[in-house]
Amino acid sequence: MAMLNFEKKYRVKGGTLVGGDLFDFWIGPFYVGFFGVTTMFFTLMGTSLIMYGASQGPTWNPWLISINPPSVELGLAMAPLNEGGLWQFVTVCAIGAFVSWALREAEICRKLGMGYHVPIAFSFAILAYVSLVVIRPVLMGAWGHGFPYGIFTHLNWVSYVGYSYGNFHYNPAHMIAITFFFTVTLALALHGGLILSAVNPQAGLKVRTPDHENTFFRDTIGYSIGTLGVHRLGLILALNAGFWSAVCIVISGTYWTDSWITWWEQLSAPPENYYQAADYFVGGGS
Ligand code: UQ2
Repeated sequence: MAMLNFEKKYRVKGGTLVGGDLFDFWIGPFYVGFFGVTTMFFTLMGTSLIMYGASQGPTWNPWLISINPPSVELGLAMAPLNEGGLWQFVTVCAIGAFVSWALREAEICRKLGMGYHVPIAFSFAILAYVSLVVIRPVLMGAWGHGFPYGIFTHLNWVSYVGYSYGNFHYNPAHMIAITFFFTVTLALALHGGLILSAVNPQAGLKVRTPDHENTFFRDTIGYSIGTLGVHRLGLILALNAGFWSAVCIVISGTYWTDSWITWWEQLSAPPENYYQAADYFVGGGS
């Protein structure tokens, strides 16, 4: 079915999560919905606050503009607008916009009678962001542990946090996350390469089929995961990459406050007697 006919047929009311028919319409190609309205609201509000923050700062150089979180001394209180309060409002707007977007995706899934795989996948990306600016700062007792909203300033934050725990590559959750990031690039390279190779045969030959795709990998490594399986694999690898990234940052400064190199030394040097062991576990391992 041609796309324009399909869209006409399937663009019918119903399937919304809230608001009934109220915002159940399209503007051009875009579905609106209640969560389209809230997405627009939070996005415009957040962007305006960032522009206002920039106007209060020392520069309009886009590389250097930064909306900074409050100082750590403020703890988890509301900050004055120009001392981190803007960052707090921008964070609320960002989360509001991201969650609205995920729920708008969910409504579109419902309208089409599809699974919720895309909004669930997006929710892992939201979790990674929320880990950085809400979960870890709350666990550590200060909004000041969130990262600043600026191009160079957020890079400096990553560098500073990395060195605060010695060598972040020794963080076991960081290792797992990186392994998933690398594996997902391998899987997508294999998949993208395989599909393009099948639909771009030698001149004069017909487009190849999934039988050719399966046989390529059976000939190469004795195994083919299949056309559906490769997408399941890709999704699970990508979700794990995001999830373990979130774990990796949330355990740094909460569960473990020392260098990550020390975490391994602690494993290889068990307590020598029960008294030490009890003391060790009560003391949290430092
Ligand atoms: C495959 C298959 C596809 C694919 C790919 C494979 C026909 C179109 C890429 C090969 C993938 C395998 C063997 C899994 C590799 C495992 C990891 C962890 C990277 O068999 O079926 O469908 O696109």
